[in-house]
Amino acid sequence: MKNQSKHLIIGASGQIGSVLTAALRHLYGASAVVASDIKTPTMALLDQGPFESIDATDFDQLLTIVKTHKIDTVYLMAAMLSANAEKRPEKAWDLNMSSLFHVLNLAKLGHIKHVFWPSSIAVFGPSSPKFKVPQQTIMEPTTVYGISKLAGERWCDYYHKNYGVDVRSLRFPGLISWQSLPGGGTTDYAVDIFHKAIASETFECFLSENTALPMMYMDDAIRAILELMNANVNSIKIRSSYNLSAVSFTPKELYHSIKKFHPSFEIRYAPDFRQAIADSWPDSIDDSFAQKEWGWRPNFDLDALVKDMFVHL
Ligand code: AKB
Repeated sequence: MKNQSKHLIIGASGQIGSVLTAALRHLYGASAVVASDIKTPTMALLDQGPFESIDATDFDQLLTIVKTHKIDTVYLMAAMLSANAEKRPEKAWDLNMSSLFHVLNLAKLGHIKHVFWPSSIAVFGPSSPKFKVPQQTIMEPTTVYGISKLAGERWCDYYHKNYGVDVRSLRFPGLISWQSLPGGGTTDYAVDIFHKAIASETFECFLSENTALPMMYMDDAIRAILELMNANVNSIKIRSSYNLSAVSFTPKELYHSIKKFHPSFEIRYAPDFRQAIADSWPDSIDDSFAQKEWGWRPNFDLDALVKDMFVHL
């Protein structure tokens, strides 16, 4: 990314968007990074730099903001996540797909130069391999969110091949952060559990104890976005979305790691509808393409991320 680039984050109040906004402002300066969201921003977000109220499903609003601020790079972080999307399938499809089309079309029409769009491990389904799922494999997602992410990936690849759009994407696992809370996902338990441990309350986990899922610490996720966006264009061979991996654990393993810091912490398991979503996803991911093509390496394993969460929370 060039130093004079102007960045727009759509969904800047969300779990990734808020941390990404702060990281980009730290790197490029507050005035080079415009935060935007449909939600009312926190005072912290407002104080840090420019903010625009935006409905990501409205192309004209997006175009006006891009032109007003002379934006060249858009990070489209607005989406409805897996658990919420099952409750409102059509709304989720509309938000997740129309926002992506608008941003890809802004690039196709030459209003912006670069796009980052997050995909997810939700693109995989029950017929995909469970362990170390490869970059290319059977993909039959059974959730609305997963279907929207898989369709989105195909459109990203299409816009790159047919219109030369520089769109880059990562298939994120569940993300664990102290700076922000997730909302409406199946991996949210892995953040909520820390807040219960600190409040000395028993944690009721909505997944069963042995449900392994791919996860990642937010520091690694933000670094992955920055490294991908700054990678040489010739090294980015995959324009759908890259598999990305850091760590894989079950609720029971996370609980035991947290117990090292809070020995009296208690957990109870009460699986709900999110169990079926988690069961449809892989346990672990093979991210060798990301490693080979743009040098991806995670820094945080389970114990390191648990320790860092307690340092900051
Ligand atoms: C979710 O749980 O829906 C997300 C994801 C894995 O994409 N965190």
